[in-house]
Amino acid sequence: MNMKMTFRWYGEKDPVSLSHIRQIPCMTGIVSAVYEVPVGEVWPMEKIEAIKSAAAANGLEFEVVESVPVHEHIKLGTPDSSRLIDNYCENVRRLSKAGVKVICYNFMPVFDWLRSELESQLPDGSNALAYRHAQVLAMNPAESELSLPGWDESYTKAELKGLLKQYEDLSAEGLWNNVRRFLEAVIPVAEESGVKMAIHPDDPPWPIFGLPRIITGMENLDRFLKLVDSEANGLTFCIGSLGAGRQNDLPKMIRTIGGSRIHFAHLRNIKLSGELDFEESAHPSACGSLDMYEVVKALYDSGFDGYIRPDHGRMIWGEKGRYGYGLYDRALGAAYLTGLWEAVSKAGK
Ligand code: DNO
Repeated sequence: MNMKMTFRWYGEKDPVSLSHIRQIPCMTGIVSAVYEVPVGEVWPMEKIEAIKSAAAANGLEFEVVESVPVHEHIKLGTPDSSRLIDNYCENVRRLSKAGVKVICYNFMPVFDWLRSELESQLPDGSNALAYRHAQVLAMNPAESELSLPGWDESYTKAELKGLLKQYEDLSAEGLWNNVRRFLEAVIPVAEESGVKMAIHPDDPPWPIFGLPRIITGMENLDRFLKLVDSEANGLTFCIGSLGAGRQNDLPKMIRTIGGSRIHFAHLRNIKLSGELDFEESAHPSACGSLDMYEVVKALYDSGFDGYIRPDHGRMIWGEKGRYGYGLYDRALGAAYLTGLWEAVSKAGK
């Protein structure tokens, strides 16, 4: 039983190169996606194959996609969602043909992960992302200039406003209904194709801007996994996201859910600074509020044999790049996590 250590790569435009990623000790593969195709459309096979060959040329695998984004109309359940779900299924088939084993996605309305500060200064001279609820309450989502890696930026301001308006009529139960429809169509295709679907929890795990968020804690994860009770319907266990919710006891959740439904783990640390406030920190337990050892041990004990990636890093040593996705601090995180896994697995024998 083992895990595979992976690293997120944003494609040819990523300032972090594959030749650098391969030098991180014990790195087995990249986590990436086709970025140039509009959300909802089918990914050309040659673009998928191009990522695979670029990775292979650097001795890396490409077995995890993050993300195949879910079109807003699927989340809203509008009439064209059937066509969009068919396209999604076709992407699952195509990715499986290229050797992809896990697909990460999320079901957060309009905005993916959210932070209020992109360069929060830390005492050691580095900077990190932070979420302060009072600042978020003061933001106007339709006007904000904020942009985070992974967000779909293809909407004009007017389209964004229209979209937010459409969501006014969608309750959390409506969103549950639409995620169920999505799973009922996609999971059988994933099963046939040998692909595991791994939903990413909502980050932060509470509603923002009046939009519902449902992938937030143990009770809802349990409800989600039961919507379609199949191993192909699993989770990306992102501890920085779930861990921002103080009620979430991460090691206990991992043990309750079990390794067979967790296909991908995003491991990073955060420092909780207020009821709904947190800063991102370096990965080690001593640097934040989460006990990384207990998380890794729970994964190991529950038979997890999926993919792990270090998650957001601080910007250190003067590095500039995509917020959360520089090379240096994530590489330190990967080395730390590899060490934790070795310690836990040797002690477990
Ligand atoms: C943020 C990421 C998320 C994640 C998506 C998955 O850093 O973890 O953007 O990729 O929510 O669809």
